Amino acid sequence: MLIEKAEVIVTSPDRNFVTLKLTTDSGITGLGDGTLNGRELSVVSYLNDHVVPLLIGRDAHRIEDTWQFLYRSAYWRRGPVTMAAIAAVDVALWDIKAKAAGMPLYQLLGGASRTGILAYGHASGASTDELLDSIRAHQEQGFQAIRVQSGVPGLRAIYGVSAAKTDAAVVEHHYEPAQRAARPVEEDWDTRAYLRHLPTVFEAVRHHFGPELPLLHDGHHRMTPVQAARLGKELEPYDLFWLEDCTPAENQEALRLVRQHTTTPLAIGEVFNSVWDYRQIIAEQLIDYVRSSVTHTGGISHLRKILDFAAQYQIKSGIHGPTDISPVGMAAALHLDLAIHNFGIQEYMPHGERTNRVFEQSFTFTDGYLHPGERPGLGVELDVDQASRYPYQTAYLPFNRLKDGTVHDW
Ligand code: EZ4
Ligand code: CO
Repeated sequence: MLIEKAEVIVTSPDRNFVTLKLTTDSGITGLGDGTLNGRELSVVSYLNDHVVPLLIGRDAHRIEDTWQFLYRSAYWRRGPVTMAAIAAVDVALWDIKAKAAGMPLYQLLGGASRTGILAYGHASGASTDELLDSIRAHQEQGFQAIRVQSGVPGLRAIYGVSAAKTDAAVVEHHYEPAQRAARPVEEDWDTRAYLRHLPTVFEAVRHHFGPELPLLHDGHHRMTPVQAARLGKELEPYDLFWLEDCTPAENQEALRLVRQHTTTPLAIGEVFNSVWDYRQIIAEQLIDYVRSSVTHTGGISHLRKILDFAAQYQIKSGIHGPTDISPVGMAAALHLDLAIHNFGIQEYMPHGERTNRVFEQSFTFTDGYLHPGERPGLGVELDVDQASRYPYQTAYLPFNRLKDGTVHDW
């Protein structure tokens, strides 16, 4: 079965998505997600200019060989653009293979290891009262595990807190960090104010919701190792499911210091793109959850290798699932989640209605659990007519400045 056609489709229903569609000579099509938030067009160029011409005429069944060919023949290894482009090809080929087999993709990955995939949703509030309302709204939607992000007194805009205030905005339109604008929006940051405030937020949340509800928090790379160590220690009474991205972690050794001071579980890696970013923190057991997405980590083939490596150290998955992962990338994550033994939790930010019309999906969300469905392949089809209604729009993630004007990690 040969690849006959490879098309890169850019669409922006609620936000930008980059999708690779492969068509084989037997008429089977496959989809892969290559969306890289705020840098979408670089992946489009990588695919169109350097990958699409190499795919035509290749055997669609040779997934591993194609992966190794794209990775090694480029000579320039790793990096988010390269690994997102390779991921798009890899996932599209898995979709094709599973459709050819007449099976949902998870069957080819070893079959189901569980009946459903525990998902966590994003609750947030500028104030603690708003946050408590948002947690209730997420529970009403079915979520059984909840990420908690809160405003900090004295700071205007903050990562993870929805700017919109209406109930509908809180419930339907989950926090979307990228903004359609010609330049990145500037936010402000003060780590000391954040460290003082956050334990009071978790105190209130545990007081209102009791000890059982799994709670998560994302530090979004803003702390130094010693600040992260302090926060982890101070949050121990509130029994977090995880503290995510407490430090920037390009410096893998930094996690040692954090680990020595706290038993709060640590999750890291949404900006990582290969097993090499994890080598030390997995082998030294410095983390508890791997946060990579299928889309940004070379696809199912490479993320599976990272998760198998992690499994040897009792480290589990916590696959990245924000709105900037398209329904195609989400479906790929769900098939992997269902099949692997060391599944931990899956992040789930539901997409908007326009996005769901462009990407017709078979996955379900019932009582807090996701399932990829039983359709052959990924279970997602792209409506090309719908997609063409929404051309690319310039959009960027925000950035941070401290009070004195210094650029800080966002
Ligand atoms: O900032 O997906 O845990 N989730 C996150 C996300 C990321 C965005 C970046 O594109 O940190 O909100
Ligand atoms: Co995150």
